Amino acid sequence: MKTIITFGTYDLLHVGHIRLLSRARALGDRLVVGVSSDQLNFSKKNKFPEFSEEERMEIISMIKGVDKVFLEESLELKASYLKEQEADILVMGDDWSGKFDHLKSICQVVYLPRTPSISTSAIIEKTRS
Ligand code: C2G
Repeated sequence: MKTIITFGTYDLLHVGHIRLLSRARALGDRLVVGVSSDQLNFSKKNKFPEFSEEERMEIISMIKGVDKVFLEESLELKASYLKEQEADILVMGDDWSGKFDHLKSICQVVYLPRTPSISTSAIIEKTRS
């Protein structure tokens, strides 16, 4: 049984998020997803997501292939999350390339290419204009 773990905000869910989850799931037997908390987003981006952490977790938990969802409260806790969830592979989009290489002593770390031309911020820009 190979456990895959991935992390994200998944605000205004779009096809880029879905493809990443689907490709991550295909690397193993079980997919665990850490959804970034509202507070973590605020500390990184100085703004809160459009959808609350409860809403974002509810949405992700209903996606086919997602076996477990938990709240990611700090980037610094990555190592503990990987151990707690008994992850075999950490999967992240390649916008995070190299950023989690220090976790390679705990599990395999794989960066997958992002889907081009779509992002939550582009959706927000487009709907505002
Ligand atoms: N993604 C993608 N293609 C896009 C947009 C996003 O493959 N066009 C991927 C990202 O690379 C990431 C996942 O979808 O792996 C979730 O994206 P975000 O919600 O933007 O996640 P982020 O805020 O970067 O999460 O611990 C890390 C954090 O939780 C960061």
